[in-house]
Amino acid sequence: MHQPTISGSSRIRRTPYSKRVEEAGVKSYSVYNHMLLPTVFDTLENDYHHLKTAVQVWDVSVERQIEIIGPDATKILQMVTPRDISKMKDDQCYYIPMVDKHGLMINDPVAVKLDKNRYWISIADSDVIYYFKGLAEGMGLNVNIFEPDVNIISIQGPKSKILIERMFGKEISELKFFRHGKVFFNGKKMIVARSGWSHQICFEVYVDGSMNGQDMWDKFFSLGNDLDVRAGCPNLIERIESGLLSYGNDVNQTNTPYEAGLGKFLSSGVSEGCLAYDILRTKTEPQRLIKPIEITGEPIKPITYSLQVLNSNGEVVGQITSAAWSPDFKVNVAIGMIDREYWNEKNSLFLNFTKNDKRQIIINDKFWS
Ligand code: THG
Repeated sequence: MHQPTISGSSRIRRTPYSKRVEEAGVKSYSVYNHMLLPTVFDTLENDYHHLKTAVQVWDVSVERQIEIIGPDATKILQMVTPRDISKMKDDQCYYIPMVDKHGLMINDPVAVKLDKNRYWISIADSDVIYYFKGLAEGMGLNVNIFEPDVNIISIQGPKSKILIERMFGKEISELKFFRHGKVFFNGKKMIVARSGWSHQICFEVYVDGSMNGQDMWDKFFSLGNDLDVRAGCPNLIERIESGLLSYGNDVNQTNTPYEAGLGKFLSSGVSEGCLAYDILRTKTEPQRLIKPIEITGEPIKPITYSLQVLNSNGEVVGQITSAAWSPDFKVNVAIGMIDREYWNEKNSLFLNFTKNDKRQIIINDKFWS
């Protein structure tokens, strides 16, 4: 059948690296924060094997920054997250559930503390800049909120430490998890963090200024020539194996952080100052939860949409929202949201791919342990 394409427009933003990404042979894109996000270069499986053995350079410009600066910066940030940010250090990043006043998730960003009164909120796919601006206006907060011209390059894979050391030196390559350091590139001060959307060793360079983008990209490739460095992108298989959530797919604005499995970031309780303080404290025992799931049988084609999970009576008891064949685990791995009563079910959960392809699914907590 004829495959339509999506017409370009400046609403679908290109990135400072798009030219290089296309020269590297990107096969498909998604759109995230109104911007192009590469999803496959060679094949999903070849990209996966390369990610787990070598080093890749990812254009994750779509992880847009919202800068919040001013005397009330910490206050507004605490309003939108139940995670305690009061002890965050000036060189620290936190993965934070972001919620509305009902305690429902509106994003799951990485908060980067740059200074006492200055943060970058590195957002997932939803337009929360308007939420921040509205909150600041409505509450009369003394902050300035805007999207800076920052475009992240992520260096990913077991050899990323070697590549980042060649580029920025030992101190940066030895950063601790979710800490950041300062580097100079093209005479500009930039941030590099030990973070990224995989469970491989990874770093994120917050490239400041679009005009510096291609230079940064090219330098990583020239320094990594002997390491088999390739252009890559977030890999569906690897991120399911790792249990990394995709906001808008696996969780959305109907879910609490507890349902999303992010209760582990709230071990000290819901922080005072969060607008959902009262309501979230009543929701710590979720009635449904994100789970690692195995889909039995033959290798499946990747799933990036919602499929109902059924019990033995054919009743809907959850959804699967991401799934793919895992070459390393040698099973189909999936992420799904399952109703509480079925968390311990052994033999009675199913999916209907097609009329003639019914599969049993198994909750397998070992995947993410
Ligand atoms: N890096 C940066 N910005 C981002 C992402 C990123 N913005 C969009 C998106 N990714 C936000 N979502 C996530 C989801 C998971 C993680 C980071 C961002 C993550 N989680 C670790 C895990 O689950 O194993 C745990 C983090 C922790 O322990 O604090 O890394 O990737 N800049």
